[in-house]
Amino acid sequence: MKKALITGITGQDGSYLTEFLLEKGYEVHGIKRRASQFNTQRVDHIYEDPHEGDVRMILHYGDLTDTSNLTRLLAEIGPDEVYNLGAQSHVAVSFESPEYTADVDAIGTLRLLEAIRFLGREKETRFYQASTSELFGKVQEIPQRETTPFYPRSPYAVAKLYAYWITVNYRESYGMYACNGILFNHESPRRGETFVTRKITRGLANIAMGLEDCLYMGNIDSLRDWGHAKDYVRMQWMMLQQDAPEDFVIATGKQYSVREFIEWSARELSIELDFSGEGTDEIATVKSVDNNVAPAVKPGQVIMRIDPRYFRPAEVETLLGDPAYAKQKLGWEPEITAQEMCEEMVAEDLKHARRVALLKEHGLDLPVSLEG
Ligand code: NDP
Ligand code: GDR
Repeated sequence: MKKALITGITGQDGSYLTEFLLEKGYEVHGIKRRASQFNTQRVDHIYEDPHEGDVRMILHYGDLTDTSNLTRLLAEIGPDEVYNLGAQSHVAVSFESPEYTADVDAIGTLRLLEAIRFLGREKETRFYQASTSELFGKVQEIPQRETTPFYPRSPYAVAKLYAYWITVNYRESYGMYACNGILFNHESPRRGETFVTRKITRGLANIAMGLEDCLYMGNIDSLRDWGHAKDYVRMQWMMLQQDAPEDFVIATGKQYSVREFIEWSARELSIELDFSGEGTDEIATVKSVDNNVAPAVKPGQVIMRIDPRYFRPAEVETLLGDPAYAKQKLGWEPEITAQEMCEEMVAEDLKHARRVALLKEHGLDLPVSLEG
């Protein structure tokens, strides 16, 4: 039975990758951080009780800032594959916590690679690094491919640039099977609530049910190449099954604006929007609505405003990936479109919002935040 170790197992990708690897027959080990509250919601449905014996999914406490912990876990588990998905992954937050972001995202990657080397497991352990389209930042070429020059635009992206190159360096220096997946944005109903797609689907679902009044957004002109996390974790595994390690761009090759994503999400809730005004004065007003789907929304209601608080000190305005090499070399193609993904996300968030609204109606006034 193959063994995998996943850092970031409690995150969006970690949860989908765990499901995927369990299905493939792997024993899956994951590193979770100690927190003052439960933080394993995304993997609770696949967690196996160690008291019941014969478990194939095992969680360990740890942290990418803790060298001895990482080294011990690698020695004890002896994984065939390491997926380094753990990161302070929020671009805007990285401007607030640049040093911590560098410690986790850049040096954390080095710690893992160095632990594999220190333990003499260079030939036994294959290593996947969660690299990112943010490396392209201020884009030098459209679309972006494996050979496009990098120009990072945030402390997050600069930290990930170090992680990218240290992965390449350990491959070239020590003959390690180590590779980078340069993944463009990928989302799902399990996406963190403060990333733009989930903020929109969750916010609009809450507005539809009268739990919130208005969505406050940053730069809605921003263009992204959005895929579904389920498609992208499949590719992470494929990258580690080749004869020789290589780096790949993973994207859909299609690009949309944040404004378009707002329009699609609203439409899923039977709300037609009218965008007016410019810059920080831009608003979205309800043109028409089906109150069977969105009972709390009224025509003429302003449900989106711009709040400059969400602007970033340096923005990545446009990202569009070219997945041709992944297609040619690995036969990988995304199966879920951005619109289908949006539909799934809105449906899930609406289900939650309806539940909270129902509880509220019966005097059980739970904070929306508790309902994810
Ligand atoms: P999430 O933010 O959902 O998950 C990040 C994971 O990293 C969580 O499990 C988190 O733990 C963990 N983590 C954070 N800090 C530490 C730390 N100090 N030590 C150990 N673990 C830590 O990210 P995604 O699942 O979306 O992304 C996975 C990886 O892919 C990340 O590295 C991200 O930067 C990268 N990436 C993501 C893309 C995307 O569009 N989703 C695109 C390209 C790259 P906890 O749950 O406790 O917070
Ligand atoms: P990104 O994702 O920065 O691309 O990083 P995010 O969803 O945070 O932002 C996408 C774009 O939307 C704009 N935007 C807003 N973003 C947020 N979060 N909140 C807002 O209110 C808002 N309004 C507009 C942003 O300015 C940006 O242009 C994600 C992360 O998953 C990284 O870890 C990963 O490496 C990259 O995707 C690829």
